[in-house]
Amino acid sequence: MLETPKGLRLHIGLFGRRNSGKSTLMNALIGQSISIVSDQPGTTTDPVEKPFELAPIGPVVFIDTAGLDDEGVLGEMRMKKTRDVLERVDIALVVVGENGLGPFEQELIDTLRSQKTPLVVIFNKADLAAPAPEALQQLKREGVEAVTISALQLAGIDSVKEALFRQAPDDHLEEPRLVGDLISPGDMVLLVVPIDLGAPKGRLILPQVQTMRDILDSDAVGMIVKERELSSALTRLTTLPKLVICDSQVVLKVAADTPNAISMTTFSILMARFKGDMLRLAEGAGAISRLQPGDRVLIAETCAHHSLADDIGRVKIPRWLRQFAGGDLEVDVRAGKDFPEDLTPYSLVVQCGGCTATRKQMLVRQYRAECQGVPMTNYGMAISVVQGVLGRTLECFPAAHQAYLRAMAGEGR
Ligand SMILES: Nc1nc2c(ncn2[C@@H]2O[C@H](COP(=O)(O)OP(=O)(O)OP(=O)(O)O)[C@@H](O)[C@H]2O)c(=O)[nH]1
Ligand SMILES: [Mg+2]
Repeated sequence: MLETPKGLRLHIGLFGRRNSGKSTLMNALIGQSISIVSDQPGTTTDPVEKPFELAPIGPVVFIDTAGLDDEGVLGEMRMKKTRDVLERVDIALVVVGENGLGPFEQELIDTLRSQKTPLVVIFNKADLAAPAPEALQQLKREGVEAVTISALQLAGIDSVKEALFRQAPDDHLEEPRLVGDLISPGDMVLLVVPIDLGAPKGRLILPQVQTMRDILDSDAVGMIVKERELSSALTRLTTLPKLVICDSQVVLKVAADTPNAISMTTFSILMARFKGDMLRLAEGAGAISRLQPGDRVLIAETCAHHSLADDIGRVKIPRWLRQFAGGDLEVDVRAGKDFPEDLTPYSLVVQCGGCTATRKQMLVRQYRAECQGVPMTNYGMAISVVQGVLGRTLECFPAAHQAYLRAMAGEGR
């Protein structure tokens, strides 16, 4: 863990008035007593740095600082050090104590915003005083994210992590390849794209186009057919394709028509890795086999498209899941940015491929589900499970396949 060069770690600074609970919060985030805490204002003098592996962001450095309302000559020197830290962090946590958000914090927020440093306001000590509604409204108007916690009681620490994750600059999140790492130059890839009523007029959808682009970037050869032409295309080829990628809707037919010697997967499974944490989504898929009649399932879409009579997310997946569970399920559909804060009523979350979402948006959703102990998977994996072919479609991702099998057997990581 400590091998990541310091410059590449995301630097997260904790700022605020003395005694607001900065050190208590840092210790809570890390889960260790690193920074000294006391009820004496001015306990932290020099900045305290702690490298840490903050799932799911990765390597970070937390920097606890001296209160920015320090007094006297020494206080001035301490504040100078804190201001130096203020200039070099990637994200700032502005910690507000029981006295609430005042001109002091406002100045800090203004400075950070003028520097274009992402920030989160932490209303700490919620056990003593709730944040003023006007302060919350004002921050909302300014587009500043705020979280209410009690660092002492360890309440709300996951929400701080989630907010940090949202604010993390995108370049700190490594973007995996869509398909390029599964193929070598010269390999042939066969794409199977059904053209049904749900297909957009005159074009292909983004995951298909992105896959084609990645095949070209890999100096490989792409060929595209509808599911009906797959068998005859395969017999006409003199060398076998390295990989067959199909739309989830035709996965059963394509699995049957593709010889076992050829790897096959779906566009949505490629998207599970490209846009999310594939291992966790595969684990979430394992929970499908435990669904019981009467369970509640959340279907989450990131775009608000017009739904069709036989819509995949709203009609087909709920129908297949009910068949699989052997009885009725309570299915809620949420579209766009509407992703519930509280996922605990759900036995399963099934998220769409997220072609219009950023990787970070998807990871934040997964993180929320994980913190709340709710299994989450995506459309493609869920469809492969209910069609009985997830083992086949995960063949080229052995770690994900293992994660799925372990979760299905009810084993932890
Ligand atoms: N009730 C309550 N007390 C808290 C909370 N968080 C911190 N405290 C207490 O507030 C006091 C100050 O906490 P610190 O974490 O040392 O605050 P700090 O911002 O690091 O203070 P300086 O280092 O002096 O700037 C301690 O007595 C903590 O136990 C909280 O959520 N609720
Ligand atoms: Mg301190």
